Amino acid sequence: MIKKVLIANRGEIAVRVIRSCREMVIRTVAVFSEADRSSQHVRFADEAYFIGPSPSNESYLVIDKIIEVAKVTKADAIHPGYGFLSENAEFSDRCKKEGIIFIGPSAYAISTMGNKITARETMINAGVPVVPGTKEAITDETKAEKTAIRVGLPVMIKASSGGGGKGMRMVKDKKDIKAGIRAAKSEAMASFGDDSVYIEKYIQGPHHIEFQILADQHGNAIHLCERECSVQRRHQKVIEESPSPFITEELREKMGEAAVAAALAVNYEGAGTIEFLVDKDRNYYFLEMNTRLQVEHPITEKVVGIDLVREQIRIASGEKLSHTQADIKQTGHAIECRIYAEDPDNNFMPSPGTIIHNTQPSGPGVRIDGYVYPGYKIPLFYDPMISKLITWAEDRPSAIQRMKRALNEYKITGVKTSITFLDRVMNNKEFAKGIYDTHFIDENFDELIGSSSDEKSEDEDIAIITAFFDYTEKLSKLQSIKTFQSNGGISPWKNFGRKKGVTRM
Ligand code: MV4
Repeated sequence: MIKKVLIANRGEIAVRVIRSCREMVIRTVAVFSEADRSSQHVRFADEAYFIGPSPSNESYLVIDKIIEVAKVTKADAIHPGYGFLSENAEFSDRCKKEGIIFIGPSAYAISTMGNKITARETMINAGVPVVPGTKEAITDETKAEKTAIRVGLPVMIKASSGGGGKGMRMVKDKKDIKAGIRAAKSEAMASFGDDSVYIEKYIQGPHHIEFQILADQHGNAIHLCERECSVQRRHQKVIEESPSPFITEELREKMGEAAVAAALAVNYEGAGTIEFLVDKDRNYYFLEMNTRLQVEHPITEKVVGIDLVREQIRIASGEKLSHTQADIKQTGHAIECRIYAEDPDNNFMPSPGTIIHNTQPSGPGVRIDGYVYPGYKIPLFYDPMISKLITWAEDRPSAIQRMKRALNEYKITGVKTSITFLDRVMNNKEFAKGIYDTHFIDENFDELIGSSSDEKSEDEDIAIITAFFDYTEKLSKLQSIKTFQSNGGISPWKNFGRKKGVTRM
């Protein structure tokens, strides 16, 4: 039975995990760096411990410090969130050795899936479709050249220790294959300290579609359907939605089975995600497995109706899955927009600074997973994501309409944000039709990125006016409190209509 969880993370995901813990009557321990002293997760948790200077490699990435706090606070378990140590096999192992439950998979599953070549081999052996290419790391350039020609150019040369778009390069012409391999190997060695690379046929105009997995310690695994994550910029997901507007019910069933087979092949435990590339003819190929809870998990929660953090904790405490595959149904449609402190009209340059005003949308079908507040200084040391705005409605057009309404309500001043860019996507005709792939932003760059100054200035004007009224409202409240206190703390409403000098009831 898990009674206390240490959250080895910060920002919105730390707040998110604390929320589920609170509902489960589990006590929480936050850890924080110098820059996060006044961050929301510190205030939200039952206990909070300083773990070091702001840079991640001196705080959130220091295993010894995290373990030490877990021991001092007698935490039964550690939730790693995403990023930081969430896919660190050594950390998973260390928790095990220290007798602390790691809310996530084994070191074996993390390392097998973290190495893209062993991941491919494991998938091939499990009968999961992978992109045609080399099965092992390239050791013989001539042999690799023959493979590239066999599968057909162009090909992608990828680093085994890469992932998320890092350490990959495309080769279009036969004469460039050997040089491409050499260049990819030296880049991989420089970036990851591991020069093993492999070849895959390049999939033209792919969709990035991923399946949520839950697997327990008793050999059960289910999928919770898919998320379409093709609206990406430089391999950074920007907008995700579920269900995917591209796949059919038949394809959903086949990919779901493949995702479950992938999880079982590595004795997976916990929440994980199988990423696929899907081409225009709806052929699907295993891309990567993420052995952590993803940023975009809320759209699955909204459509399938399951709290994934709650399920992670239940699985980690040894319980069987709460649901069978037959229980999993998609209801309605959900969209997530990631709100970043960056300037979409200045090449998405990070826009650190202090939040002055923060009016968040609400109402039917609107969820915000965030952590900022007026006066909060967004630190430069970490990812500049402010929040995730999620809308759910009975169908896709309504979810888009609701997202437009929510984005319009969302007013943040003090830093520039990606809100105007996200609104442009929601108003894009191709997006509205659900006809887009991973080249969407590049193919619609002029419409989505250029700045129309009046659009910006109007938004800012509205935000400033809203802030002004907010300020005057607070001021008048303050004045009424002062009046209230000056007449002995009796509410003016109690006195209204009564004879003078009435004493306190
Ligand atoms: C690919 C691909 C096409 N063919 N591999 C790998 C990491 C992931 N984030 C993107 N990856 C891709 N791998 C083959 N064999 C297309 C992508 C891809 C992508 C590539 C370039 C630019 C943007 C992209 C967005 C999603 C997927």
